Amino acid sequence: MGHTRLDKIISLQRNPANIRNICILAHVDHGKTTLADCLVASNGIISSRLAGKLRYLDSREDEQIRGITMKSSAISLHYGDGDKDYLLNLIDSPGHVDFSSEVSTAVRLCDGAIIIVDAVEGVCPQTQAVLRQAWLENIRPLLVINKIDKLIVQLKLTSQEAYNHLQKILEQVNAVTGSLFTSKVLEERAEKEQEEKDSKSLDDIYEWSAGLEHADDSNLYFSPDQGNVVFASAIDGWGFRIQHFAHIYSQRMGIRVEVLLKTLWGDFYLNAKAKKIMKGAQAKGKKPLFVQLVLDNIWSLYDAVVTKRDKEKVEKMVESLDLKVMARDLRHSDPKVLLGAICSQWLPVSQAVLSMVCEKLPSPLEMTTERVEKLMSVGARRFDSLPDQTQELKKAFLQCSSEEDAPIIIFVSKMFAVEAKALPQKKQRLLTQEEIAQRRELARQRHAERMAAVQIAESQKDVAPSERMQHTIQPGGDSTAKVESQTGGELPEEESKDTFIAFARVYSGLLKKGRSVFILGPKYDPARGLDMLPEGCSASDSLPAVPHLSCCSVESLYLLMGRELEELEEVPAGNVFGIGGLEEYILKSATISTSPACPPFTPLNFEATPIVRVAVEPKHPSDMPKLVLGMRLLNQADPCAEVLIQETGEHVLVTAGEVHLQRCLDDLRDRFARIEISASKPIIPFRETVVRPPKLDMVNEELGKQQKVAIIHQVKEEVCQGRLSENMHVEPSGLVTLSTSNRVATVGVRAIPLPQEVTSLLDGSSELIRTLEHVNMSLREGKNLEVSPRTQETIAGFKAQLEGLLQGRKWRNAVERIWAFGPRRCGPNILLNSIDGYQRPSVWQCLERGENTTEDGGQASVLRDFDNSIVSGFQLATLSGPMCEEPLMGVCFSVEKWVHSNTQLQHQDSSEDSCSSNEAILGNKAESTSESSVQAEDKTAGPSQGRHRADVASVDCYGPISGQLIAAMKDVCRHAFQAQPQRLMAAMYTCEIIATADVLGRVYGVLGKREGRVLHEEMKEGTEMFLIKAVLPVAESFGFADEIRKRTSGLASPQLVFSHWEVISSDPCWVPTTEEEYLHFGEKADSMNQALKYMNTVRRRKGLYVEEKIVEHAEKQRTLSKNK
Ligand SMILES: Nc1nc2c(ncn2[C@@H]2O[C@H](COP(=O)(O)OP(=O)(O)OP(=O)(O)O)[C@@H](O)[C@H]2O)c(=O)[nH]1
Ligand SMILES: [Mg+2]
Repeated sequence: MGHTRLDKIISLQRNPANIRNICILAHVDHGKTTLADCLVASNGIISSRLAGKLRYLDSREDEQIRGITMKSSAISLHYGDGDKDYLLNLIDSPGHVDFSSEVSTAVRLCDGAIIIVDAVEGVCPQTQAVLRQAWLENIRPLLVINKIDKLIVQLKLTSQEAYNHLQKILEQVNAVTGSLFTSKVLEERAEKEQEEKDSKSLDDIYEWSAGLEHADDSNLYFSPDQGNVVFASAIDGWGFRIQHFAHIYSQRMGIRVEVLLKTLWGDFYLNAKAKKIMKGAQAKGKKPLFVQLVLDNIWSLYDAVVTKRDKEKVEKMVESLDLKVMARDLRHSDPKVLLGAICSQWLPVSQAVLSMVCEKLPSPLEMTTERVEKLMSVGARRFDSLPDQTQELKKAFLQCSSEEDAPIIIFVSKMFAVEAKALPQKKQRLLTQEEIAQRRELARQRHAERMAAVQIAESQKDVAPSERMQHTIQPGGDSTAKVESQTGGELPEEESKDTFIAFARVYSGLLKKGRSVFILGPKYDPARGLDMLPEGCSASDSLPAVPHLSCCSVESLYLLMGRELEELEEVPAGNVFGIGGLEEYILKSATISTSPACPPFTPLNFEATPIVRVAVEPKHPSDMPKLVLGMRLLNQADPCAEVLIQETGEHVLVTAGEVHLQRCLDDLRDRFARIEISASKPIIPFRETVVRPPKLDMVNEELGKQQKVAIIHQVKEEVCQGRLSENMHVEPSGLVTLSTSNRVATVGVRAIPLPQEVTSLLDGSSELIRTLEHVNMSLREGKNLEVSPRTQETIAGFKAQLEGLLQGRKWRNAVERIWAFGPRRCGPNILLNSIDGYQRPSVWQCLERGENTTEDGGQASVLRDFDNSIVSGFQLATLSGPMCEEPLMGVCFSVEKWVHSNTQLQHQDSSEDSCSSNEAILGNKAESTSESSVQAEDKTAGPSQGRHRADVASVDCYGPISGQLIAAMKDVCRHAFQAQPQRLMAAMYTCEIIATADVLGRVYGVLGKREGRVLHEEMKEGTEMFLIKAVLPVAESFGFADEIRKRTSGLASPQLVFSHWEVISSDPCWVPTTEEEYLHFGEKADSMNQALKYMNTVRRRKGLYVEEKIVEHAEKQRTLSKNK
């Protein structure tokens, strides 16, 4: 890019009214990068001949090889429309589901989006997802219907059929928008709006979202007559809006433009006799105006150029359109070249798209109040509950001013890595004449010196070798050699290093190089910051430490130009740009401001859940530190990847899907760690659960009784083998009682399966439960946390929902009795208090303020002190279940019995006081409990439970009893779990596949083989495509996409998204008992038992005992070499 152009862009940056920040969104392969190429070519950055082939914004090698975009990348373009000059900051995003987090980071920084829809495939799952994302961020979408050439060349539709088809696509897209409009997301927004209106009753401004029935939604939809739809073929370089044709025909036919604009799309036809445009083309069997005046022209051009290759006709057409086509294009053997040459002049797609963008999308100055408030109010907080100073910043957002005194507000949506050598500072630039002359002079000198040295050496040939050595190392030569060795040795090291650049947008203020700013982490609280910092302070002062706030000075600013970066001195408000040198301060995203009153922006909406985990290790153990560093960098560079170190010491990488995983591993290997690594097979997560025991066996026996007997037998057996302590008692009804090893306390627990709806409700509300737990914790500590009424309302709603779902005799009053959620205090399992006469503060106590719980008698108060031990035991039990140490899900543990023998307590306390010898005995006993109790003891020893009371001061709730109680509780839960029929739960993907009818069978074949289940199948109207929706276990999904692609020769490609957990119906503990079953399933019965297979794989991976025969037919002698 020449310098003049950079100057131009810098000058355009200062005029926010003419800036448009846009992103291109679509389903995978609908042509985003191809369209971006056309737009880039209009700026002369790449040749227009290469547009569509180069995919300039796919700058990574793997993006080019795979043909899909993996990272969003930005480029600034100039567009001149008449006398107006516009600056477009364009972001191309990936369409593959695995990379949907990249879409979120792009959408946040934009004011508008170009949604592309493939004319053949129509609306696809990701199209819906991106439309939703655009809605959630309140940005305005525009539509491009792409690949229309395929309708002509591939599907061979007539222009009339194509028109009908395009109409259907438009309807589909509008249906999605419409459903979004009425969907929950918007209802919520409408509600909020209503609420605010109520509070400000004087406010009489009318807004659309105030009530759906009155809302004017005409602006919401895509319609060619509104000018927000472009019909295009990005690969052939053409695209148009009906406005273009309206202008042409109004001149040619003498009809007013307004009339044409209204009638060019729709059921209108031209009555040639009356010279009038009439309604009702369809009913009268006439050609709609759009077909006659627009599509027919395109169809005949394709017919002449591609199908018939009629040279004369083409020349005539070129002439009539007044175009100039080069002779070599006319003669070219590939008709596409000629087509491209004609179309890109006749209907340039860049012109159509860019003019639509500039006309229809808002500039940064037109940001709506609603959007600003949404960006500024984090989590449960309402905008008007923020400090006044913070609320004032709203003005700065709306003004978008670049004055010196305007506060700087910047949002960084992601960090991306670039190689240091790609930075403009490091780039080789063209040398000036003087520099060239200088270098020439230097080279001449060096040459002369070398010649002199050679001469000296020759003249002293007979001198001893050692002396000769000394001579050759001359001062001059020495220094040059040093310089060379330095540059030769160090540069590659430097160059190969990656630096991180923050992908950011300025919302207000003028950011200059060297400016000191505050970096606000996502958890920063402006109220607290304002309290702690002196008024009017700036980031360059020396300030007290405030949580989640740090200061730094901005080192370098960059203009993002796709593959290249240009250095900038300053960036005015309203622009998308890059900041260098922040890797120390920002992990993934952050807010930057000069005012400590600025709140952190609301977190990005990520659609994908990272689910695929692998353990990574270096090939050479000595490379471990490099791997650790590499993983850290990877974590920073990817918005969605997670890096964890597990309890086992494994380094685990969690990614959104297989393609994402591959990219992360490649990045780690080639870029961040630069070592050989090996990744384990994907670690597939499972959940353990219990189900209701079946009443009757298929055969005829009553199973319930049978099972109870079996359990009692099993327990007895275990006791005999010494695996179980005698303190355990199992009742046939499933109630398991266990005493602590010192027999002081006894707990009785029953495991009950939760209804499935409750499980999914709990699973979906973990964030809310965490908030609830947080509030309860501070209440227990005696602090009163201010909860916003909104949060309180949601908690009450959650409780009501639970009450609605937990109906029936078994669950009477259950919601009130909930003791805790687990694991990690927010999971999908419940601990229930079913103990007679034990009252404890309910988990809902934040809802019932001021109500004091009544004091109980002596026993209860003792119990209360150990309340936390029970909860800790429950947390441990739910964190890893007995089947394969995976977390539990959907299990309710009802504590029905809990007694402390007070006498023993007293006795023990007094003995503890009097002599230390007893302690040793206690200690021994404590040792015999499992090691987990030690861990748990640490947890419980927090100040939260330090409620000291005089009457029970002697009870040491930190002492060994509490540890033993935790261990006992954990054990009793595990046994209660085992007393019920156990099942594994598998993670499921939903999978949407688009396939043509001829490969449908193969798709079904692959799905069936992998335990997939087809939910529904529908034919896309107007095409031969089928849309299949299926669910597939994550465990069976590896290689699925590849297999489908191979089996269907690339005609179908699935999109996998994590959806839910599902119980695997087969019982992993089932063994054949009858003769018939033996015969049918074999002795081990593992051929059929998928659940057992999964369970054993997990157990083997975790190094747990796996019950299986290692040697079969041991009595047979085998000779390995003969392989018999
Ligand atoms: N026939 C035809 N093919 C097109 C058109 N536009 C794009 N393609 C082809 O569609 C394929 C995908 O194009 P891309 O631009 O890479 O699609 P994308 O939307 O960027 O894909 P992702 O970034 O992976 O989501 C390429 O093979 C293009 O050549 C078009 O207008 N007509
Ligand atoms: Mg792309």
